[in-house]
Amino acid sequence: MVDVMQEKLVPGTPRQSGRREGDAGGLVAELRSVASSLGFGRLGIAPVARPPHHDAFRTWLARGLAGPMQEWLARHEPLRGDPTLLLEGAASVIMLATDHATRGGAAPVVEPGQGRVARYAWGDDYHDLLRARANDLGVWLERRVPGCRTRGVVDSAPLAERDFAWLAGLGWFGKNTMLIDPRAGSYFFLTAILTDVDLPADAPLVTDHCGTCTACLDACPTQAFPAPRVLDANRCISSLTIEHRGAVPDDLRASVGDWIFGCDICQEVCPWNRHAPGSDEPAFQPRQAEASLSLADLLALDEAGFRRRFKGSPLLRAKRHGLARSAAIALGNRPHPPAFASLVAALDDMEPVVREAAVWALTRWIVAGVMPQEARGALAARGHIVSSTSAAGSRPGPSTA
Ligand code: B12
Ligand code: SF4
Ligand code: SF4
Repeated sequence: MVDVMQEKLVPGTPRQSGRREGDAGGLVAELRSVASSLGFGRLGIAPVARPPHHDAFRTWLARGLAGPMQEWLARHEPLRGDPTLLLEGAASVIMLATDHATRGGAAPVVEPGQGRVARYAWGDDYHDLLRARANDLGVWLERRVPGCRTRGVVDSAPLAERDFAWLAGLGWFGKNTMLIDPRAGSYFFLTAILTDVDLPADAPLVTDHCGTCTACLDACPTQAFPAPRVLDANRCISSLTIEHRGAVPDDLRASVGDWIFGCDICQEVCPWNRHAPGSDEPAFQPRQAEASLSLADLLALDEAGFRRRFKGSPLLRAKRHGLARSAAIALGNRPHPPAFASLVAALDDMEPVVREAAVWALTRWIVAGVMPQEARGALAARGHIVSSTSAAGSRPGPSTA
């Protein structure tokens, strides 16, 4: 293990160690070429080390900022601090970036009655695609350097992917915590390959290209950044719509807007994404209408229908009740009369979290004066009495756009 905070990193200089030296015969050039032919956009190499921001990660956990991932991330914290526990004898981490924004940086238009999905989830599940490519690259390396070992990681092991990508020179840490490439913005996935081959490390990008900009911090609708480069996952829409299974906290519902899976706001406002390269990767193209999904259709799905509709998609992760809950909240924030019947049907959903979100949404319709008699009637039929004062005093009114 190398402590990179102590070691001075010199670009392209192999570190001295007793491990398998890997650059004889232009191995890195070949590696780049094979990675590119497999569809990876950029490649950088980091030394295996304690992640340079591991203490910041521990502090983040200790402050309870990991939200629904708290228990999982805390349990694996020791492994994350020492990548050799993931691959014995690991000497290098090959970090790969894959652009995924199929329509560049511009925010898509989402019509009333539709829900907004983060770009990364428009196509097929990236884990499957990138894991297969990482395996192919690992197999190639094992053939090229006989006897060496590799382990591919795409969110599949406790590895500080952004830290190693930063070390590998693939970007700098934006104030929105995204790793940003000055040439390509932040709409990319990371993949890692741990190996016991000792490859020459690239130089980290030490310049902070954010400067005095605070656009992402200002634009976050749930104020999820207690400080630059620190994200509170308890408040982040991405975490609330993807990982969180229970009711969305009352004080955050209005700010979730029409996002139903993930959130891209702190990237959409980033000037470095204005010219984000579009991806023509077939697997990342919107599968059906994923960029904006019909909220009524989502509420109508039963378990089997949900699994059929989203087989192979990242949206499967939210589970049917998570997605239906988010659809109801989006309709509460942006009432849409044609979706009224679906929202009423959701009052009888088998999952309490969906029923509760539907009650909240229809109460918002009453506040906004959208089908108030009908909404009041549907709620009263199920024992929910909404007086004018309790509805009006509950929270700020929704947008009726
Ligand atoms: C947990 C997780 C989440 C959580 C928490 C995100 C977060 N910012 O911490 C939630 C569910 C909210 C989330 C959301 C998203 N995620 Co996510 N997520 C992860 C995961 C699994 C772990 C990240 C983690 O450990 N976070 C804890 C923080 C503390 O660690 P960190 O992100 O590494 O951040 C470091 C820096 O902040 C650093 N640091 C650098 N400078 C400074 C300065 C100071 C002062 C401090 C204090 C710290 C600091 O310290 C931290 C510790 O290493 C990674 C995959 C992986 N294994 O790494 C993907 C990953 C980070 N996610 C990714 C993506 C795409 C997203 C979303 C864009 C999806 C979406 N559109 O909804 C959003 C983006 C939200 C955002 N602004 O970050 C990509 C990011 C690619 C990139 N270009 O950076 C990753 C790498 C997955 C992948 N394989 O591609 N995610
Ligand atoms: S993803 Fe959305 S909610 Fe999360 S920090 Fe960025 S802007 Fe805020
Ligand atoms: S919006 Fe501004 S502050 Fe935020 S990450 Fe981009 S450049 Fe940095």
